[in-house]
Amino acid sequence: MSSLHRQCTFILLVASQLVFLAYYSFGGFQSVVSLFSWGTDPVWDYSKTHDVYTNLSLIQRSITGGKGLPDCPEKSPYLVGPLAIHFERVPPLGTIEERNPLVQRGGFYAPPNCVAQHRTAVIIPHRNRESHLRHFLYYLHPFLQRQQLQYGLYIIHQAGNETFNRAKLLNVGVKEAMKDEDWDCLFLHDIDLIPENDHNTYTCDPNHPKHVSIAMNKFGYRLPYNTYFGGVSAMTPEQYLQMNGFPNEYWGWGGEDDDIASRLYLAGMRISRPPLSVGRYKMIIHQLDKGNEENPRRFDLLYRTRRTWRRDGMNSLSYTALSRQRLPLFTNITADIGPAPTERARRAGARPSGGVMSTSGHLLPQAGTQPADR
Ligand code: BGN
Repeated sequence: MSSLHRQCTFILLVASQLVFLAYYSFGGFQSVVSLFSWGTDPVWDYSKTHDVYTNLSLIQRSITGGKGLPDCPEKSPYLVGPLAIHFERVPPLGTIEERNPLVQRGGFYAPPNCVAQHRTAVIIPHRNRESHLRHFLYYLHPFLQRQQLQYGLYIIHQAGNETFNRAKLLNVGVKEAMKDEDWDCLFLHDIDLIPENDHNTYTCDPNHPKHVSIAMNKFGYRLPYNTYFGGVSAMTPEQYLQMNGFPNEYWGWGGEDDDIASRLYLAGMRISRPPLSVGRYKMIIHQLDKGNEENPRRFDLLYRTRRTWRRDGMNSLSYTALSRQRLPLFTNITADIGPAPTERARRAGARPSGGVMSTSGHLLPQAGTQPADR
């Protein structure tokens, strides 16, 4: 055998040994396969679901109390995967309270047996959806407790019956929630969406805003389009401020989520997402709400986002907090966010002199809504 030949054989032998060693140290076939398939979805069997209250009693029994608690592990040991979700019967508030004895007044919770590694505020815009609210509380409280998070639930109620403004209510919620606690993650959550898998952890991606409700039953468990950012999203307070929060000028249904997606790109970030098989949500079926009709201005507003995002958002937010109640299962904030421009104009037409009053009697218009801006 020539010396060149011998050298090649030796190199091949060493290389195959190294591959063999790597194979075992990475955990065998499964792991080697996963090395080449990162980015693919974990497989979940949604025909085998668990009750959403599974394992909660274990958490209650391990109360040690006092100081010296260990940090909660990176991955909670209580997670079960796919959850059984049904909307046939609306659970009474009393039942939900009984089943969540560790939730503190105001809808706050911290694990009793370890120090939470994440502090998440869940912010939910709301008006006239009492049955949805009860479903939401019934499912979200045990879901979040099993994830060993410190969390708080904020229901942000729009006062009056005028046109709904989801994005502005979310701005209000963020502002109000940050007065309570140094939350490190903000979950911006529609009330009619219930997560189907508790491995969908309600924590933030430190690098980018996260769109979480990527697979809803109403869209056949797929993203309806690439930049879709509606339903449930999560961002750190820093990411939220980097994009100047959300727009205040989308009154009625549609477009505000697309605006949010645009502004996060304009602010130099991009959308992060969990795997499709984890970011699954069931929507509570309902009609389009009265007072939340399609917003005919949304196309025009979206066209201008590039020009408006720096001045319309958290830095121009104006509202009046009418009440702040610490209820047993959530903090209820009612805010007067003023009327939509069309309602303002209608009222101005009916009034002989300029100024426009909101339902609570404060003077409008607000920053960023003057015709010259548009
Ligand atoms: C889109 C809406 C979103 C909504 C999704 C899903 C608009 C703006 C059109 C330029 N966007 O069409 O707001 O979340 O559908 O229903 O209407």
